[in-house]
Amino acid sequence: MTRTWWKEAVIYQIYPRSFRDSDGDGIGDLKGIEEKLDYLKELGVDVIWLGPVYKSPNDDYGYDVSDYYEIMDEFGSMEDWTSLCSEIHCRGMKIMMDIILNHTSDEHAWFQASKTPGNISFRDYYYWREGDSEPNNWESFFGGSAWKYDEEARAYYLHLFSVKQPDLNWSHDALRKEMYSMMRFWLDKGVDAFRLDAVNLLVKPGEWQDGEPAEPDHCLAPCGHLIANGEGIHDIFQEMNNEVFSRYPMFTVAEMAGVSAEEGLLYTDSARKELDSIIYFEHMDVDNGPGGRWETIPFSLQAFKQIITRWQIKLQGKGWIGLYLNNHDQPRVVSRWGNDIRYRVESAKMFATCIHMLQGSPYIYQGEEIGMTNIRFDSIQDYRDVETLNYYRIECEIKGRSHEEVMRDIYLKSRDNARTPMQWDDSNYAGFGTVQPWIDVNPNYKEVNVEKALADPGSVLHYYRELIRLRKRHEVIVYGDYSPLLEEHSDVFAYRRTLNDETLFVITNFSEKELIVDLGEPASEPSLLLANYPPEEEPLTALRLRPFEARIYLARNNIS
Ligand code: TEU
Repeated sequence: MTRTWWKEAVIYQIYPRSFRDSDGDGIGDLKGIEEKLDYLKELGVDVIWLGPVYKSPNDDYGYDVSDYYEIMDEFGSMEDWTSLCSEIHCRGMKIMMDIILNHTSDEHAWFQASKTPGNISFRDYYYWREGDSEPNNWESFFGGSAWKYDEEARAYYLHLFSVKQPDLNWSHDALRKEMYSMMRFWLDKGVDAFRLDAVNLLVKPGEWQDGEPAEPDHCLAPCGHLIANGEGIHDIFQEMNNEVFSRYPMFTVAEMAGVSAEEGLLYTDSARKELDSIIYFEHMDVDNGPGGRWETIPFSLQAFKQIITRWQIKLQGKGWIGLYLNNHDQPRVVSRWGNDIRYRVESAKMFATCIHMLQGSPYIYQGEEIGMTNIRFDSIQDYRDVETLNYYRIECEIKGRSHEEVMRDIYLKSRDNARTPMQWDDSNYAGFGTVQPWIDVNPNYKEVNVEKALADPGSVLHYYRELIRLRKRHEVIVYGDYSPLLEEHSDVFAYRRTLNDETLFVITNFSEKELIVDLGEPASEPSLLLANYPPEEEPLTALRLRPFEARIYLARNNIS
């Protein structure tokens, strides 16, 4: 397998709005991020992924870009960005920018120009359809129709996300050229990596046929499978690679919902020269009911393990993935599949172990490293996310469901669970800033915060540092082959990684039960590298696992 710096890297995701407010306006900013770079360096991460910082009216908090060449006012200036970029580089870290290619804001100059029916230069930048009714039955990911009528344009436009995020038309040559030069602009400024937002949606089917109301691919809106991975999408990535990526010493990670491992391999197979790695959704969708992500069904470890194993084996030696259980779109995993009260620390460490030891590049989402948890606001007024607010409105006001019932769904799945301010210390507003933040702080900040975690050697934070250190020390963690162990076990996820004469054993208990498991006899005595409970001396044939216990062993097989 080809060895590269980004395969060895650990990536830390910052949601800038909620990381650190340096200027007292209640909103996180670039200077605030700069203040915390030493913390990130000490954590040991290699790459900092900045959520979108471009000019934006913030309907979807930066994922609706109105100018790709300017910084959002609340976050600071281009000088602040340049300073942040060089401070990141000074510390030997790299910077990844979130690039939004599928849509812009409706306030972008291109969209405004495209409204004029006769504007030949810009009309085709978006999907405008004239007529008396919506062109088809597609629904937006954020609820409601994916089409909106515009009086001035005298036509409907397509928006797969919010009404303020019109989809761009990637079959239009001029638009593609614009986007490639925008990407080069940022790379020329010193950016080292791109996270490409929702990019398997770039190609829309030529015919605008209706979607089936009940589609099996329930991780997507009812038009999802018609759109995801559309015909011709690989040509676009090959062109993008040729025009942009191949010209810089950079790496790409593509965020793609509704992608199978087979498709994931096509996107990331290095021989095909498209994308370097992918963030897929399949494992995060295991608790989606038939009605979609808001309908939560119990977590099935077996289903989860099958998905992870399928991806690990399919891409081995050819493609690459981003490893994650948390991000700004997902509820906090400690609350979702762990126990955020009795076993908060144990389960946070267990999930981290499970993810960091797989093949791929691990992503840490801000606050994950201190075991931050979900939020429960009583009133919908306290929520900020467009998807959550649309869901509440549609379910309560249109479908007539009760407030209590809808809030239960929101407590489980709202994206705001992950977007509350970063908890730095136990002072007012958790040290995020000096005034009331744009979204409330989680009330557990006196217990869960960075300052406390730094002072406690048994904290989740110190455990993350250890995991990262192990990765730098043992190549088997990055490059070793994966094979599953105890595949039929319903509570334990265990696997082996092998490289040359080294074998790594990873054992994680996803339950609150005490269990005894038999991993079989390894070739030689393994040594315990890390565990989230005080070490116990037992053979691998009879391991006693406590609630959410995680262990990592290394064995050396002497070949001579
Ligand atoms: O998310 C893309 C995506 O697939 C979403 O539908 C995701 O599944 C959803 O947010 C889960 O509820 C990206 C960004 O990560 C997200 O924050 C943006 O809102 C979205 O694109 C539009 O840019």
